[in-house]
Amino acid sequence: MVRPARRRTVGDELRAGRSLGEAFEAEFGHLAAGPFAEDAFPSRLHDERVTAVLGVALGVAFLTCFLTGLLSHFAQQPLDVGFLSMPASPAGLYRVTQGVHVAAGTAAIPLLLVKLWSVFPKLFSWPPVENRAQIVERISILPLVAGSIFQLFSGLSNTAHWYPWTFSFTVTHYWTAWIVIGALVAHVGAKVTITRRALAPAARRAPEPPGTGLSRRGLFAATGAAVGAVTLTTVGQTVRPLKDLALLAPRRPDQGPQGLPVNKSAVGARVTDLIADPGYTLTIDGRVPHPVTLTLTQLRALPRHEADLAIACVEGWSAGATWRGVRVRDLLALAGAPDGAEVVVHSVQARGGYRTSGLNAAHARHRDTLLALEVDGATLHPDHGYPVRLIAPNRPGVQQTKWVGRLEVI
Ligand SMILES: Nc1nc2c(c(=O)[nH]1)N[C@H]1C(S)=C(S)[C@@H](COP(=O)(O)O)O[C@H]1N2
Ligand SMILES: [Mo]
Repeated sequence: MVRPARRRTVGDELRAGRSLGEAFEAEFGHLAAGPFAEDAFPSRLHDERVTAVLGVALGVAFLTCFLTGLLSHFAQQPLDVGFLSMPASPAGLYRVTQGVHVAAGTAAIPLLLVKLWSVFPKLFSWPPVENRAQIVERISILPLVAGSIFQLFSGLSNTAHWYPWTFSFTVTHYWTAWIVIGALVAHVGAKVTITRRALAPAARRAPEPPGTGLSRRGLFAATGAAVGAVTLTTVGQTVRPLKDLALLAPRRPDQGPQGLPVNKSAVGARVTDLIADPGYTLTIDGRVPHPVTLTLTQLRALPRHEADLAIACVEGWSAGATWRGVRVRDLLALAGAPDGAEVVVHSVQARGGYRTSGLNAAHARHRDTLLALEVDGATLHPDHGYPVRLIAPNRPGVQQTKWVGRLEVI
């Protein structure tokens, strides 16, 4: 009687000096059917060049999101953070960078979906790894894919005010960005050779891959159309001329009291009684020689200035308006605050986020940094911060504190 020979294991093969790929083939080769079969993914578009082109587009979108996101992160630090502090001009810079951040992230959603589809069969490639270096490369895909999906999903749901989680969006989105960008750098390093080859002029001139169905060119056109569609139907939230196309945008820049959107209403912030109080005052105190408290009548009697400034929410919408009010620097001078003072602006709102904001030295002394009493020629609506709100150039909407009751010099 003949005993069947024991099947050789991966270990046996490796000891016999075979490569990892060959060793896998020897032990598990019989599994190379079903999802691992050569023809399990018949589309001709699971193709190197498709993946490379989408990869470059996605890389550009991610890098754009990362850089504009870093800028937004530092702009949201309340006070001076050295050379990373947000300057007060150009006034519209943040409006542009944050508009680009959200638009690039939105455009990346269809790009990522098509890219993941193009490489999906690789999960079932046979043998699963060819050599040891590839094990590391394959494992590094996990944080890249998971992190990318998380960033795009959490960003999108933030713009829609939908928070199906309990962690802090800003903190998590910021730190995950570092994970994704780190994994992306490693990924680009691993793929640079194959990408170069796939993008070389010779590859561009090469005929379409054999087979029927959608062509490469057709796939690029369809993906481009999807990117164009999501961009055109959302970017109107910040680009006024396109506002009527902004069907998918959570906010319209011209809808809300006084033709401006509102994130937190006076009712939502529970300030209606406080702001209707005839005894409402504004205090300028902290590290000043003579703290001042002004009644509304006194505040309204001070010289007013006008500035055209936008509310540019981190969520990607923005809206410009003409604001009139008292310069913060004039108020600081009343209390004798020193040059270069930094200020914490406090709302009378007692609960909720965004009740305070910081003015770094550049913002505090800028001529257009106002405690606004009016917008577009009318007294502020309660939802826009009546009786008085902060409005300053080049900063995120979260820093434009409404219902201001105190300027604290620090
Ligand atoms: N006190 C207070 N100020 C606030 C907020 C808030 O919730 N409370 N929200 C901020 C955010 S996130 C934005 S985008 C702007 C929006 O200003 P608007 O409602 O006048 O458009 O107000 C900012 N000021
Ligand atoms: Mo905001």
